[in-house]
Amino acid sequence: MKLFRTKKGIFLQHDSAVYQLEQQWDEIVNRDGLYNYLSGLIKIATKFNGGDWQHDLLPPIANQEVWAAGVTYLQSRDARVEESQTSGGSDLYNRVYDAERPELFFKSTPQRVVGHLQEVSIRKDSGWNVPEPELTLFINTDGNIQGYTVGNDMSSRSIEGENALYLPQAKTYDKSAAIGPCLAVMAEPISNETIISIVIKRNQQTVYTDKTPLSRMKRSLEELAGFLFRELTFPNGVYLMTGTCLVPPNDFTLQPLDVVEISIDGIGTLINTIAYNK
Ligand code: DO4
Ligand code: MG
Repeated sequence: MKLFRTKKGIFLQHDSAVYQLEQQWDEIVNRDGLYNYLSGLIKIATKFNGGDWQHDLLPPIANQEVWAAGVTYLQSRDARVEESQTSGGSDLYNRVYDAERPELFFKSTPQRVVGHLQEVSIRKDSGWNVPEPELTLFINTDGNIQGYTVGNDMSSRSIEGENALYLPQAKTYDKSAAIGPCLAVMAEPISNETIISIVIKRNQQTVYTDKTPLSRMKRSLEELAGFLFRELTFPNGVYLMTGTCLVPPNDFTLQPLDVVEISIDGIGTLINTIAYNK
């Protein structure tokens, strides 16, 4: 089942039925057994028949931070090794790919996050910018994965490649994180065969497309969540982007008005247009 945040409130979609929920976002999502809780709500809730509820979608987030894992796929490691050759940072990426401890970094406060059909930004001081399509976990206060969304970890490869210590500037700026369109809550953990795909369009033409199964990820989702929760508490739960496998060729950089479409089986498609921040 899928939870949507909209300007009209919170909606739960299950099969072809839609229900409007009265509770606040944090209260709904931050619990163990979220799937069973929502199944129970459906039994007592009345179906929504009030028209176009999906029109004004907001990102599926209220008071959650967004964190991200990096270099969880071979393709990401190889791209970073290449981009940081002249800065001398290549070895860092080889080491972190093989290390027991994963790379985890702070990505965004909720206020800086955008949702489906909203604009994501590229930095004006960066000449090489890419989207990063990532399965994104919702993890509750107790550290248990309760749901999934589609994430875009917008990144400046020129800033990151200049010096690995610039990572926070390459990754964290206004509208650099997109999640949505919904929080998918599943009866079973997401399958390793799940496909993540991306299409980037410029003037309605596809300029880059690729896809990967989740099984190419080197680490398990529980392992990433476990490290995140080692010495951090999240009173409202947290989102964790799990790293990218899909890296456009080195001569590709995003331009304003490009449209990025990221799809993950069983969750949906997150579409964002590229812009500079005002
Ligand atoms: O180490 C740099 C960031 C890696 C990342 O964001 C990714 O692999 O997805
Ligand atoms: Mg990433």
